[in-house]
Amino acid sequence: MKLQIIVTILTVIWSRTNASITNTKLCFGENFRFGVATASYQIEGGWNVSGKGESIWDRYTHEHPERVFDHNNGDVADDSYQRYKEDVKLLKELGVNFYRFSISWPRILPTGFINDVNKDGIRYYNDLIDELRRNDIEPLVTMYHWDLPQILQELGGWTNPVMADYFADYAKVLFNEFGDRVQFWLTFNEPLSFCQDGYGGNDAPGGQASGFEDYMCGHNVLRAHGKVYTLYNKEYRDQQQGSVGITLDIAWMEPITTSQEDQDAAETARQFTYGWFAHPILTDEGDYPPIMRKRIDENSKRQNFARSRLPQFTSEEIQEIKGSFDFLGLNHYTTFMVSPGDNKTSTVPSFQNDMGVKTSQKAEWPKSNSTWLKVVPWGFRKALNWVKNTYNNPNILVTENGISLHPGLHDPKRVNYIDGYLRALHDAIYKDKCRVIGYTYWSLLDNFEWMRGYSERFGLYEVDYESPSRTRTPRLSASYFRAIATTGCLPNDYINYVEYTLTD
Ligand code: GBH
Repeated sequence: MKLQIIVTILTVIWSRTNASITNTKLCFGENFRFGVATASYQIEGGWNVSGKGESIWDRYTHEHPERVFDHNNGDVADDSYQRYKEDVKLLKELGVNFYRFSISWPRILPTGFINDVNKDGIRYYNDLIDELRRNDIEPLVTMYHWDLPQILQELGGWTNPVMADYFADYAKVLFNEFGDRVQFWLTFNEPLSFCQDGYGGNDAPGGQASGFEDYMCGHNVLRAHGKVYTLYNKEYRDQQQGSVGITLDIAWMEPITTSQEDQDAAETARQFTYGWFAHPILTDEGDYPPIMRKRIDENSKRQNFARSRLPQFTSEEIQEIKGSFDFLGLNHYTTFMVSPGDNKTSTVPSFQNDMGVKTSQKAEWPKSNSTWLKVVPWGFRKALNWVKNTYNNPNILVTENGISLHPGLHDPKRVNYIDGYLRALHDAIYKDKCRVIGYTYWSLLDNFEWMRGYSERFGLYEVDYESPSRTRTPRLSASYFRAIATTGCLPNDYINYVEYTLTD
């Protein structure tokens, strides 16, 4: 008996030592969660069925097919409106703890307003949520992943201050209908993306008024977020006991050299891209980052505007927005090198000119199938540490991380990407003490990749867009991710990681 115990202890010690000498198996804690994500317009299809209203992405892709890389749209997409049960089967097969999906506002409220609640829309998400719960998969719901009701766009969309109230009305319907079974809510997905690319660039609605509309959009999104958080606290928290957060996209901004100028430029870039939304919500003082206020105020003055192009919050708004999170959702894909922009102060108002930096990526970084996405796992660790140090170590849920590749089932590069980024995440949690509660891979399956159509594939499952049934087939990465989700550990027997392995 005794001998047996000693032998067991020795074996454990031996195997531990041995493991650390050879290939250590990295494991995440018991409470760490793994999930995968999608978004309504990118997967659902059924764009005009069962009472759904038109969204800005329906309108934009129909009116401007030439602007989308493959001239395609999300009319059918992955047909998940019909096939959500298949999706849940895949989730079950993956063994994930949770599924992040988004609700289509115009499917719930075809007119955008609560005067007309679409029963079929409510039924669809009820069915999806119930199917998930039957399979022990936690729903994580994004209220807004870019598919604004077209009618509201006609009122100016997110540039109109009234949107904050209309968004809160919509959120109220969601809490009422689904809050008994949904414990995790995200108000917005990536305001930086949809304000900058949508109102200051080429994404729907195609505002192309950078330096004006993007700031108005950000302003009203922050106000809307604050209102929804207050609403949850006042009317739902006691009973529903859920958590409400927001998802921000954080690409790591690394100074191109160690010079002070480059370090300052990188910090300015961080404050303009994530501080824009994080500073008002996550800091003790609230409001926009001082550097953003300063630069945009100064540029506006120099450009002879009567007032700053960056709107002002009232002190009540600052108070309401400050601290309006239970956790921070963080999307991270890649890294940029940053240096100061050319010193000529541009007379042209724009977000880029206000930020005043140059960004680039290194030629030697492994490529994906998206021009902007290079494989740089160490940037993930740095980004997490920056958030920890800048915002007092908030609870973070990684709500997206992933890579696009060419179609095909054999995707060792995706396996490598996930492995590299999860190792960086492991270091951030266990060496640096960042508080990260879970990891979400983007995406469960290939989907409509916005302006890139179906040309960029992020899925663990491949979708056959030639087949009417949109057949889903697991890639190598699906079985790899399953091994992680079901054991909490990175398997060592999948692939030779040499290429992207992190160095401390
Ligand atoms: C995420 O955004 C989105 O949340 C998700 O819907 C999307 O499917 C996923 O990325 C993959 O793309 O074309 O050079 O102008 C990630 C942040 C911000 C990255 C906008 C791409 C456009 C770069 N995205 N950016 S470019």
